[in-house]
Amino acid sequence: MMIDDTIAAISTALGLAGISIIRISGKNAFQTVEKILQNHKNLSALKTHTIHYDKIINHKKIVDNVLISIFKEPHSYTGENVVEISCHGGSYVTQNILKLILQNGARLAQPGEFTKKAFLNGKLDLTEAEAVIDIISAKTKHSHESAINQLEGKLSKKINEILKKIKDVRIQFELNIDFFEEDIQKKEESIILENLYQIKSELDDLIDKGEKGIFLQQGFTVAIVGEPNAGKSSIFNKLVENERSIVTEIPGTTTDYIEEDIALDGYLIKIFDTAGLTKGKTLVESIGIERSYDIIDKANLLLWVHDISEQSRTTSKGRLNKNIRDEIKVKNKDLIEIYNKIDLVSVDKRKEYEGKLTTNALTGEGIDKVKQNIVKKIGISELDLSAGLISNTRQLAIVNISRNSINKAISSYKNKLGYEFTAFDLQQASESLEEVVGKITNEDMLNTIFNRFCIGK
Ligand SMILES: Nc1nc2c(ncn2[C@@H]2O[C@H](COP(=O)(O)OP(=O)(O)OP(=O)(O)O)[C@@H](O)[C@H]2O)c(=O)[nH]1
Ligand SMILES: [Mg+2]
Repeated sequence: MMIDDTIAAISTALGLAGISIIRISGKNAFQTVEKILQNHKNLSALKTHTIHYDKIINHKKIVDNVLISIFKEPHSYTGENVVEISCHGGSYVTQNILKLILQNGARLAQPGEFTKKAFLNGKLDLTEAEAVIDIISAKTKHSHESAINQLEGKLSKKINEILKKIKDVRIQFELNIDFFEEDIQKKEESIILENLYQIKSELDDLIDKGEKGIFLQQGFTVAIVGEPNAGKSSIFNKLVENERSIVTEIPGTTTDYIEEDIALDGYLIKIFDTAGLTKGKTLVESIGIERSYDIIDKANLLLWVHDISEQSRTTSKGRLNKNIRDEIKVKNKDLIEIYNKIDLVSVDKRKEYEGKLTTNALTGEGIDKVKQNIVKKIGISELDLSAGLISNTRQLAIVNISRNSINKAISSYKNKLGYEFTAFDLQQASESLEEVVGKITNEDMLNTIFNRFCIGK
């Protein structure tokens, strides 16, 4: 990518709309737009952050009446000269104006290229740039809130604080080597170790909470599992408030899994209905059951549905249930057990289920409690949200590498492996953290990040 290029793209969604916005950024943004305006022939003479009425002209014909917003470098989103043309909505007019701009010296922007320029020009650091896409794709209150916090630099601030602490330890450490008196050296050594453990515990904390931060952006995956006919699809439909999944009295109705997104208490939940776990009789059933196990593997939480009706008690289901449960327990998954079809249990037998989560999926009785339990399992408090949270697997992976380096530094220091080993480990730890905020980057990494964006952002 040429940082000097002038780029252009439609920044609003295409389709029928009141207005559309075309954004142009780069050294020649003003000159490019001037060429197609009827009246304003010297945009750089105008004050920054002003809006001007004009007409777009093509071969002396009026294409549209527009408003031109002017942002002069460095006071713009990208840090470069930027023009935003607000034209009438609708794809024909908008595409035509974009075409004219491209004919007059700009090139079409790649996805996320405006934000990439903002990053390269130091307007945003990498976590803040990533927050931009998270804000655009936020589906729920909490994913939005955590993205806004990241855009405000909460995560960067935390990372920079840790970076400073690593640097301080390095300085202390280097000074300590010069001490010849053993007493002073011993004392200094214990302080250095204490500081290293402090850094490690801050990284631990970031990583522990990071998993939850990722849930906020990418959603918390919940799979409804259990035996055939237990009422999984009925519960799924109640949770997604839509008759999305087919329900019949025939065991084995659901053969392939079904996924829906819902918001619970401001959290994004990806909820899966799956095929009943049993020994598949047909090929289709067996493949469906295999897929259920795949979903179980990737789920953050399982809702295990039991059919507790009298009729189901008389079958051999109990034993089968236990076998499958043992199998899932091995996977060490977080589990909420749901006792369904409570309406088919006689009044005196209901006592057995006191204190358990019982439902009647036909009426929706107990579904609210299921929702509350799911939210409880996510376990992110309001307090955590305002702190700097890791929000994607890229950040989590790099912070993990940094923690490994700190662990190595602790052990090389404790074992007196030599100055250069510990210094090297500390250097590695810093470099990883610098990668999180983008002080150290490479083109591949940037492309992976910015390719997630839409064109025009
Ligand atoms: N009385 C009663 N019937 C229920 C309840 N929940 C589900 N059913 C009935 O049980 C049968 C099976 O329900 P489904 O929701 O299809 O069960 P499933 O677990 O998805 O079944 P498979 O997809 O075959 O594994 C249907 O006839 C439902 O109407 C309940 O709480 N009470
Ligand atoms: Mg089903």
